[in-house]
Amino acid sequence: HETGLFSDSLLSPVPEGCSLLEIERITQNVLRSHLETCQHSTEELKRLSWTLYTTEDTRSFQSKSAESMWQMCANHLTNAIQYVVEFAKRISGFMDLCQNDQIILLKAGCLEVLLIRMCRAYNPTNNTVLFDGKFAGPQLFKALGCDDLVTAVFDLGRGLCRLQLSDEEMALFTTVVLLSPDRPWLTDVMQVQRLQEKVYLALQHSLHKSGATEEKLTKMVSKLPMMKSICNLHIDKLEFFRLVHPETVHSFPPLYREVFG
Ligand code: CLR
Repeated sequence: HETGLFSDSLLSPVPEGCSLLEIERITQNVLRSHLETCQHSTEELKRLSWTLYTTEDTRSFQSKSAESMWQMCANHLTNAIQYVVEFAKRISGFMDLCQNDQIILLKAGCLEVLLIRMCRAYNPTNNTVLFDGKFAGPQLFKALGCDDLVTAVFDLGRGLCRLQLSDEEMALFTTVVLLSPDRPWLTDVMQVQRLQEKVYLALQHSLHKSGATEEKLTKMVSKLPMMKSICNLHIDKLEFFRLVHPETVHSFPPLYREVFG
């Protein structure tokens, strides 16, 4: 290959000055960080996928108040965000960014990372996702009053699942998303861009190694607009909910309010 990226020599440089050795190091670091912080192992999820909410359970969730259902979802999302923060901290290069940029990248990207991670906890055979220890269908979240948002989340889960991402691909993809240099108010755009480029090369390399087609990467990237619109929809829904129930939003976890408020 012209770039040398796919040659057998470990030290062949690519134009960007990123050797295969460095790409391999990045891949290992990112994969380890992902596995250490992904909340549920693949085996655990496989085992749990048998535990579904009954129709009765689902009905009792549906008859909860919007406030208590929002509170519950906000708590679960916040818990999951804490793992994403830990993931970012373990990515070499991320901690070299100034604190301002670390915060900007995490605030802007953590929900997108979660949405990608969600496909591990999503079961396409019955359209359910892990929620509070069992698998739940979209109708369970009716009390939130956000059917369009919930449907969009489940549709994305299905779409991402179809790509059959390995943990390595997921780890690299979430890192590329996290290191988006186009987030507003970044101090050192170039530093983020250089980091992202390396991880993107590592993702391309990983796909190439496993014999995946260029189309897989195209399909992954094509999910980004959908993720962005889900994030915006979530902000809109929260804003509206806050208008009606300001005191409930006030009791949401501080991290949740900091990221989305
Ligand atoms: C995503 C992958 C994480 C673990 C995790 C925690 C919370 C889950 C989330 C996953 C998937 C989406 C989820 C969320 C809690 C509520 C939310 C089920 C599995 C649903 C779609 C409702 C969102 C409603 C908003 C209005 C808050 O590793």
